[in-house]
Amino acid sequence: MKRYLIVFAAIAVLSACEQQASEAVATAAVTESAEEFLARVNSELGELDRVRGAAGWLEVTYIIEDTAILKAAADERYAEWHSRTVGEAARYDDQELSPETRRALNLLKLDVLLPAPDDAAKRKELTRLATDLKGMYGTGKYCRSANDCLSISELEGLMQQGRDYDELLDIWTGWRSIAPPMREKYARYVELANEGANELGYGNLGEKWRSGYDMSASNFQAEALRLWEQVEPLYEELHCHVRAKLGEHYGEDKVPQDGPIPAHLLGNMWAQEWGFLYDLMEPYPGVSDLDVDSTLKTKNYSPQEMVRSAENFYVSLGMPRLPDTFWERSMFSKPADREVVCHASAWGLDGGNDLRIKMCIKQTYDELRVIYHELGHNYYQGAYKDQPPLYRGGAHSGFHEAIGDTITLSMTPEYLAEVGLVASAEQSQQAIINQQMQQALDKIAFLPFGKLIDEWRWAVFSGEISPDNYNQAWWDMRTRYQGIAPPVERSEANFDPGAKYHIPANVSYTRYFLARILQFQFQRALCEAAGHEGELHACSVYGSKEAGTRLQAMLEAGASEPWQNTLEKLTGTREMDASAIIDYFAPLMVWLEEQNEGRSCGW
Ligand code: X8Z
Ligand code: ZN
Repeated sequence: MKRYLIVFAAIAVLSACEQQASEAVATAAVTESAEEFLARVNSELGELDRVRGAAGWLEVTYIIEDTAILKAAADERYAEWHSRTVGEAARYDDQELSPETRRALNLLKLDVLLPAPDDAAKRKELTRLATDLKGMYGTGKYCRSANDCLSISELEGLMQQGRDYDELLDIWTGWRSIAPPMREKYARYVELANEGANELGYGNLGEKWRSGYDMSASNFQAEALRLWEQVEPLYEELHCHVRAKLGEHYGEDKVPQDGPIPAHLLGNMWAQEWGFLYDLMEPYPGVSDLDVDSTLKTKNYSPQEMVRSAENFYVSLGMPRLPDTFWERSMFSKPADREVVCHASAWGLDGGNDLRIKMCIKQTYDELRVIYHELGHNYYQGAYKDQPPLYRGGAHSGFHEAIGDTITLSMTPEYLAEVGLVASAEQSQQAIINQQMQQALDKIAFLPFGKLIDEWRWAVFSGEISPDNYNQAWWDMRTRYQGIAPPVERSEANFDPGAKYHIPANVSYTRYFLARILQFQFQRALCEAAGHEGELHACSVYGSKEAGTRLQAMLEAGASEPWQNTLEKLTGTREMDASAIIDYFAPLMVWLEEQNEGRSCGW
């Protein structure tokens, strides 16, 4: 605490007399203590983030050449500042410093997802490549004919509802036509970003990403593998059952029962979450009403009303209402007059004082849960806004992704009935299995996908996968982890990784894998705080101020401590651990094992 006071006091001085301060910097630099240096860094970072945030918002909500230029310029300015400042920080490398100061210096080094080389021309080239790739994804369309062009939002809708093998195949291959033009740019971007990572002292960009978890990069890699091995048996049971049901629907000639599932049949463009297959998978047809989609449609919920309903959950925990500016400045729907990136995101602009979401909301339960997810980010950003800028982040990136998802675990049938999203909540064993199936199709199906995206990138960044092997290596991993296969032959003329948002947008992905596991750990702790007795899957913390207080304390800490401490305060353990997700799905696993008896599972 004492340390924060020092940092804050210094920031106040710098911002009160900014001009003298920046002139003084050059001469003071030599004598500046590590604490003084960090105070200056925090102050400069606050201002840089404000400009970069504004340019970033425009870049994706108003895709034209001008906004791309502005964003690339803001990124370049940041990259220049970052490499210079990290260079200055090197003078404290051999000094004896408090753990807090050492931690803040390390966070500074990590505070760039795409490190740029020192060379000005290369820095410019990289920031522009990054903007171009994001823009290519955002404006990507599949044109079935000259005047029938479909955006990813529309294509996703068709994938979710479609049940015709050939029509799905057309949409699946159609969307992937946006990606080959990204291939060359991506390969160059990898080269340049690796150069930037090298200059920061990391072997390559993947190693830098893996270094953001308060442990060594290699320990982190082992940790991610350990967690995957814990949950792998759950996935294999689900895969086996889903393949059998798809075989019944499409025929075993189309879905062979001894191999991977064709990737276009899983109700999702990337086969990452399979919840839209629920109608084919419902264990006890007609038992319990889980049809939130139809309520949203019959009650004709507007995007704002859907967001309000998610906000109400957070408010029920004792958290504040979202500020007026959130409602004024967010983008809730796809604008008719311009290109935007529809992929959902949450923004904590102006140091967390200006919260927004950006989404093209559709009237589905799936989208409602994405809104809960995004508001989890916003509540985190709002809670840590009083931390110094270097500490304004999740305890680790997986924490950030897990908050909103934790709240969705409380969307039990009872909760949905209470807020009028379903007519009634049935308590029978059959109803539980139905509800668990719906959850598992999203939460469990996602696990190998969440793991492999960065496994592919880690190998690309390390050079183990080279450009002439990009697509083959991608599908090898998809098959090995997920047990899915491309429905038509692919080659190196394709660049299928580019058709997934996070690759061109350069968002690391292991965060989502970790979040899928952590959210159940968080939920177990919050349910205990709420005084829940009984099985974990039946718990909703809706309305529990006790759970809210515990959650808020974790959110306010931001990145100020190693995540192990933060986790311990909430859950009593210092390790990420899959036992909670395994407990949660115990009833469904018993049911799946029964269903799979006599089937030969695996691929
Ligand atoms: O990208 C997201 C969020 C924004 S952070 C909508 N997610 C991943 C994805 O869509 O691939 C959430 C789940 C995984
Ligand atoms: Zn997210």
